[in-house]
Amino acid sequence: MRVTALAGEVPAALASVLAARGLDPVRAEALAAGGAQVALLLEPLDDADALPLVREAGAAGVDCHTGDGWAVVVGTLARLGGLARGGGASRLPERLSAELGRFLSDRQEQPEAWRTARRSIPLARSCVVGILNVTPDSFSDGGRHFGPADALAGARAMREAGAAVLDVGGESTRPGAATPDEAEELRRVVPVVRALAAEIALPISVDTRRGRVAEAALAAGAEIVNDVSGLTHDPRMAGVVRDAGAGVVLMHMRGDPATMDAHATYGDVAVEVAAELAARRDRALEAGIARDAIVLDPGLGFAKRPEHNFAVLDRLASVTALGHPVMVGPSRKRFLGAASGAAVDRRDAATAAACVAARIRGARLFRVHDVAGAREALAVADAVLGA
Ligand code: HH2
Repeated sequence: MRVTALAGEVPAALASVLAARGLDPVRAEALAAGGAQVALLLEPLDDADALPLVREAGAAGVDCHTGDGWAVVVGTLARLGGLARGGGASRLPERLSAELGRFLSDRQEQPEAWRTARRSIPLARSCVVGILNVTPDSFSDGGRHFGPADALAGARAMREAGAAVLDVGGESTRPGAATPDEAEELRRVVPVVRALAAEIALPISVDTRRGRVAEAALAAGAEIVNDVSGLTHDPRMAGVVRDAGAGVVLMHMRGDPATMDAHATYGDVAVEVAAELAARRDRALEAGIARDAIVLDPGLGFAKRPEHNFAVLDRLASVTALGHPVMVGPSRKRFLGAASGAAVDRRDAATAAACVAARIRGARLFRVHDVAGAREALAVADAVLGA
């Protein structure tokens, strides 16, 4: 007899071993998915819930660690599903089993496409989002695409390089940047969106926190709203997105660009970012935005010190488990300089490396300045992951 370790992610390795041994591939994949090992933090938890949880977890073959007001359950998805469903003998309190069941079914979603106001963007392979800042002061490309003619030239180059989406922004959100007034932001963004929509034939996203700017950009041909405030800055924004049927990126940040650095304190950054994004997602759903229109973004560099950004990337599963496609925007940011020592104008290799790390941890959309470099690196990552 020979023992061979099944390399790689357990579900993928198990599915291919079972299929290679004659099992129907769909059944092999379903069986293998149930074998994935996950750990879930349940918090806050009162004693009335903790005691039955410990008992039922033991009966379901799930490990359970508890402390003051929290529990962590660890087991295969199949066993955690069994714990949530209960079956005849289970005595899990109703609220607990409902919440666990909802989480597990959301986690199962892992959508393969993103619905926007005009189409469905496939996400089986990595999707590169080209950054087109029509600002005089963005930290890396400020001034380069300021007028429609320069923006069009930049957009054509990004399309040639393999961008799947173009993200147009008229406000720099770097710490300390001056906020343009609404009329100025409209003047910067709308003519560029109109020119791109007429010529470029790629989905256009507008990077704004203002409902009126989003509305005007959507009317001019944009189909996605990328809101770094996660719909919290402008109370009109959720209605604008809903009424247009637009795709939306909900990004994590604390405070606003002027104050965010003072909010970069976390006990457990991955858990807190995922919980705060889940709350923003729930508010978007309550406002009537469709589930398959929502993409989540952990907001690299926003209210996060370098070590927070690396931890969020490594533990991105806390965000992907919410069941929405995940976007990351590491491009040329300070935390990459902290790891590589490279200056802002020499961070494209570090950006590509961060994109690949995020791809391996489950991200599907990558917001970058250097589209060609990210596309090339992600093509290799996609091939390794069998996309
Ligand atoms: N980062 C920036 C702006 N918008 N949107 C999303 N979804 N995710 C991000 O990480 C993100 C974003 C900041 O980068 P940049 O646009 O390059 O610079 P500036 O804000 O100075 O224009």
